[in-house]
Amino acid sequence: MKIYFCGSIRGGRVDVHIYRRIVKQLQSYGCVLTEHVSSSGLSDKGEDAADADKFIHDRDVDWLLQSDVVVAEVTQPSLGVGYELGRAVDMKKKVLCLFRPASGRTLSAMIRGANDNNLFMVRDYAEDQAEKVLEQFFSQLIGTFGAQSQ
Ligand code: 6IA
Repeated sequence: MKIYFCGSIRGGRVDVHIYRRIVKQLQSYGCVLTEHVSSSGLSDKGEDAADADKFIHDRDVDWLLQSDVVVAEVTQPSLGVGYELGRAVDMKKKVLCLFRPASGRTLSAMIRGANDNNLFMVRDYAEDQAEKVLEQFFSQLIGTFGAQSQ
């Protein structure tokens, strides 16, 4: 299974330790195409040459197309994550968005309101429940995949 993970980069890196935790768990279900999003070596700065950005955009959209499922940590607002989620909806990908209410933030209505409890799911969670929420989601998903391939 190919998994596309979304998390804030230029939107701010405060949650990178949580991204790392999520990516580690995701790697037990399949290949995480965007593992670098959880790298503590990646700052919110860095080069912003238009050429490099075009390469990143085109490669990421290509990975999104290839993916079987998209998982996004949406607590730290990020234009890039919002864009990826909009593209994923258009591609009819299965999407799980994870949000931590304990952050004190209110999730965008365009993400919360997209929840249909089927293709696009939004789940509130506490940091120490990250693995459990993923386990629940993937055990259902793997069940569906198995049924489809029979
Ligand atoms: O707007 P943001 O930067 O917060 O968008 C983050 C989202 O866009 C992530 O989920 C990534 O999949 C994607 N993305 C944004 N920037 C990059 C990137 N390099 N490399 C890969 N994916 C990216 C930016 C490097 C730069 C900060 C040095």
